[in-house]
Amino acid sequence: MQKRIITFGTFDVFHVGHINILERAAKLGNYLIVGVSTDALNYSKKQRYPVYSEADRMKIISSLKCVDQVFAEHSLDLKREYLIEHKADVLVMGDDWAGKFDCFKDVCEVVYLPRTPSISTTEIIEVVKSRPE
Ligand code: C2G
Repeated sequence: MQKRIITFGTFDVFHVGHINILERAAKLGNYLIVGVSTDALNYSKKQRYPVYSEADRMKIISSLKCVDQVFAEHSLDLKREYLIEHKADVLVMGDDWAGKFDCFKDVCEVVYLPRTPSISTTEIIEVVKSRPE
């Protein structure tokens, strides 16, 4: 039987923390669906656009062996609709989101996986910026 896993993220400046969570999420089932947040959603949340465009971020995620399907996440408020539309059995997120999606436990199982320590897109941007010419 198919067990459908869904996860969401920006996945900007793709790094090992991203692949770790996607690989671990994929192992919880046999079909992994990833909602990639749009540039507009990021701008509305953080007042800045991601470094990589949504088209590039979606292309990178689609190319991964562990990923079966990718779609654009246009709004944080549509999570319930996305879970239903994609027939998700399990929602997986990093534990920086712990507890935040428990309200969807009536739709599917909700699992938070530990984040990979010491790496983030923000930190990579800071390191690159602070490098001497
Ligand atoms: N992540 C991780 N370890 C890191 C960095 C990120 O496990 N060192 C995980 C996050 O916990 C998240 C996923 O990678 O589950 C994507 O992270 P982000 O791109 O930062 O996603 P975010 O901006 O939190 O967007 O609807 C929810 C949003 O779309 C989530």
